[in-house]
Amino acid sequence: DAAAESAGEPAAETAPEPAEPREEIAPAVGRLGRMRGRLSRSQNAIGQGLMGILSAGDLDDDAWEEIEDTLIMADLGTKSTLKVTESLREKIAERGVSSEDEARAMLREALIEAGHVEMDRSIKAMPHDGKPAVVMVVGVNGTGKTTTTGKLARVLVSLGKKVLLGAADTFRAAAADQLETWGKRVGAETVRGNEGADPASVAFDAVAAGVENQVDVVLVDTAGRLHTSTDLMDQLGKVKRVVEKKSQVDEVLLVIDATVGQNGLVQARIFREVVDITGVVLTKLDGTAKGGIVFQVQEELGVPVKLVGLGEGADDLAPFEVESFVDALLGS
Ligand SMILES: Nc1nc2c(ncn2[C@@H]2O[C@H](COP(=O)(O)OP(=O)(O)OP(=O)(O)O)[C@@H](O)[C@H]2O)c(=O)[nH]1
Ligand SMILES: [Mg+2]
Repeated sequence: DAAAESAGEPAAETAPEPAEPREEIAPAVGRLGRMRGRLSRSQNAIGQGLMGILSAGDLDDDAWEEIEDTLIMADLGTKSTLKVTESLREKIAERGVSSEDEARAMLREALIEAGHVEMDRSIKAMPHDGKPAVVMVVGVNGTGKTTTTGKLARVLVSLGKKVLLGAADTFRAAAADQLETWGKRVGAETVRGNEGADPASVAFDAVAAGVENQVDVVLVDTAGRLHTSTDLMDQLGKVKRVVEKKSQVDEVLLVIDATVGQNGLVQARIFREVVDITGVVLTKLDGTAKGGIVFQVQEELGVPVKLVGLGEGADDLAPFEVESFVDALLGS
């Protein structure tokens, strides 16, 4: 939109002042509901299998086993599956089921409980004590860290926040270029170092620049690293500790590719030991992933899924909402 770009904006060269969205950004609230069609493999994955069994009435052991199998097949994992079936048993014993609608409502409630509707999923992006909020984005190679950082910057800019990006992936110059491109699109400055520079010092410089320029939030993108590489995991711990000399780290978002299933949990446990994860971003839920993985991640890690990636487009990142997600799983 050329009009928006020229509307009273100073010419280039001048400081990258408060980020004005350079392009239209769709509102983030409610995105999950609106983009539900993207959850192709999850859509109706549980509803289809379970509604028939539940609405048939009297449930014998075989029927309960079938219910458990369906939930396991949808990738909920054993713990969440047991939570759902126990809660369903209680509800059915208490209230009885006399229609498909009632069965659906009970199943929906049980799934929403198992999806930890009570967890705080807000992203801590408010400045405090005169300093910006600091969000670190971490994870193994290719999960979608840089893309998520860029998409998140868009969301925050659209909410009127002044965002600064830190390119602490110094392995490849292309990584910083990729982040900077995202930043330019929304008018957020990117602090970067030379290829091969110490990622901790780049992250520190980014946060220092954020404090200096009084931005609201600094998003630090980090290099992909295998959780099995002790050196790289130590390096990540160092990035966080060095940043903390300048300012508190408010969020550490672990990006997990939802299509890898169980392996994502293995990764998460190791990252959690090194940097204290505050939230999970599950990307590529638009692909072949089964949505039940959301339940497993939260149950096993005790950390909320805060955002989900639903595509490669700039606005394909949605705040996670349990109710909308469960509705997709039920196809209702
Ligand atoms: N379909 C789909 N693709 C995604 C999603 N998120 C990221 N991708 C794609 O995944 C690929 C890798 O994304 P990056 O953001 O570069 O991943 P990264 O974790 O920064 O990668 P490294 O820095 O190399 O570790 C890109 O092609 C993205 O477009 C998503 O939610 N859905
Ligand atoms: Mg990257």
